[in-house]
Amino acid sequence: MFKRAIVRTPGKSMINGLTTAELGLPNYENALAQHAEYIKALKDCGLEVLVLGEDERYPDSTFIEDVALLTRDCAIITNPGAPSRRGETTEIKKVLRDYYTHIEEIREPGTVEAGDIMMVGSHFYIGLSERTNESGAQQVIEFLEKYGMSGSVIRLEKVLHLKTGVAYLEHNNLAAFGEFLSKKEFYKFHILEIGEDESYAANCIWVNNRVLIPQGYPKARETIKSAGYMIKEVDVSEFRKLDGGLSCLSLRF
Ligand code: CIR
Repeated sequence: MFKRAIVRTPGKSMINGLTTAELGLPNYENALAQHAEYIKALKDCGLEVLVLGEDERYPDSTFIEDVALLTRDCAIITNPGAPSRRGETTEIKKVLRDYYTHIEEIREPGTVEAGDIMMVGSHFYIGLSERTNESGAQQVIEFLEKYGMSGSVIRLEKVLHLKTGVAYLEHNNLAAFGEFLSKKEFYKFHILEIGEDESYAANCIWVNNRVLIPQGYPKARETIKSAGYMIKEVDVSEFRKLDGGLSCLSLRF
């Protein structure tokens, strides 16, 4: 179960965020409203939510998931593979000192964005992507092992981050689409297949026995609901324009 979440309000500079989506520029006012609804959804799941102020220096800083991996025993500050996102880690490190005694940091030449890391109990799957490299992944594994946890790597083919395409929903259930349907590392899970036409909904999050899914993906909603979950839909369409999804918008711990 999670107790807390940390989010960061998007800044106006979000329109300069990195993207491959070709969905147009986000509308800032709509993004703020959607962000507020997202916070409310997390609170409805019983989380205490720390809301950090906007940081205009970093257009992608609302995607706070990428800058730290929070585990039961340690926090690992990442080193984002996207150069424009590197500075985001300084601020989060200060914030996490209030919550963690043990804080580790990924060092060059390692790069990691925690959107590439999926927690399954005390094991962590780490996607090797354009943002997370071998050195970064090995550093994460060493830190995990130091605290009695474990990690393994998964090579990504198409998606930006591992959790762009796959989400562990506890109870051995894995929502997945595309390249993740056939990864042998995931054969042991019960796969909830998300169709290509609704692939954005594979970025969903389990929060204390509910599953938050993006609004507007009815087939994915039914698939996940039929696995026995209470579903809460949240509209994050403005963040989709920047390749971001539900998981990217918070650190949950
Ligand atoms: C980026 O390209 O870094 C941001 N525009 C989107 C980050 C999305 N984060 C995630 O999937 N964990």
